[in-house]
Amino acid sequence: MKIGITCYPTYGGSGIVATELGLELALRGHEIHFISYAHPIRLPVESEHIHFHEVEVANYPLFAYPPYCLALAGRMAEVAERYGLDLLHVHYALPHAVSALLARQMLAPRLRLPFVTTLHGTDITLVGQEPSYYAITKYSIEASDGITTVSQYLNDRTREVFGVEKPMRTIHNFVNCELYHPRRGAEAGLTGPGNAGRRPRLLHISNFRPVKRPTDCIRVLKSVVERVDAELWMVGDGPERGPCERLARELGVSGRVEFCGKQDHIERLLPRADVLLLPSEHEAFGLAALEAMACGVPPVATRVGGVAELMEHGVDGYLEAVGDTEAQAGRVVELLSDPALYGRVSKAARLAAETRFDSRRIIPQYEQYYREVLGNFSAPDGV
Ligand code: GMT
Repeated sequence: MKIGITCYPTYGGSGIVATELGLELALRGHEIHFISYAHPIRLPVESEHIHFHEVEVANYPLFAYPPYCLALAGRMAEVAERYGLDLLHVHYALPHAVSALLARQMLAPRLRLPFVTTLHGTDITLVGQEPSYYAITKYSIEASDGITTVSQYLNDRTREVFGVEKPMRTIHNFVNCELYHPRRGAEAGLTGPGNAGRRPRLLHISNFRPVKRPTDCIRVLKSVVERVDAELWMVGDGPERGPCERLARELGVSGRVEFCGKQDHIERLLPRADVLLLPSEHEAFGLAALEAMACGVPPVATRVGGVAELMEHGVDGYLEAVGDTEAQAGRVVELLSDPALYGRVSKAARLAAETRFDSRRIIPQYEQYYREVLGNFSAPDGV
């Protein structure tokens, strides 16, 4: 198939899933055309069957806000026509589904251009509920030819919040378990030689938005180091980074926290950590937790949204209440002070990633869904 993919090209879960999906589809022989305002960060330039089309947003003094949504729609229609795209797959409803809807209408009835919208989380739980965006979010979701959600939780929320009656397919996020894997052989595990001479290491990866509650990681670290030795790597950047640095100084743990900034190769960092912290307020799925599990790194997360769909509390990770940093720290201490328990949870985490979320299991679900959408599509009359 020839598939156009649109996503946010920056450091964010939806853009990462879209990029990885495009790469996996290209490996399976599909022709993939990314259409966005910048090159997606995890997209290697040299990949076969992958093309990138930049959207240029011309500005004019009259525009208080350059109309990206329109420039994107125009580029989608142009790329679709020029390369004979079979469909568009847009990630994150706003504004991508609106642009795809316009592109489809622009080409009809001469050309068919069905589009699939994948909902990722904050497009439904936060942004889409803003009064100025609610109606257009609902409209563009309902006008999509196919709708997928990254968890059953998000599927249910979309129905509740927007009253969407069309069928929506849940296709869970995925991880490439060949790329994301634990340290090998003797280096593996909490007490392996790979860990000799270093402190146990906690890791947090996010965009440091308030919804991720990264300051909770600092509180968890403070509580953990009262009982066991540990350090914390904070990977990513965003508005809560400054507050995290200040809190670390206030709590006297700044010497144990490394702010690593944005990182491209998470698969190289994860195996060098022992526990992943994901203390989010909302999480439609929790991709960072899945990537950690694939690397055999147990997550200590919050019991929110779709996170419980990917991990089983006490088996392959831990789920505690939002803001209960004492309980989260307690789980970290349990793991770090009991190598046998750590080994069991770490192995179970890897197994869950392999058996339920490996890309080889999930990508065919998208391919099947595309076939269904193409089969059911009847071109609009352009009105
Ligand atoms: O977490 C964010 O703010 C980024 C956001 C996005 O859309 O870029 O992430 C969402 O999509 C990820 C990939 O599907 C999910 O793993 C995250 O759970 C989801 N974030 C939230 O629901 C807060």
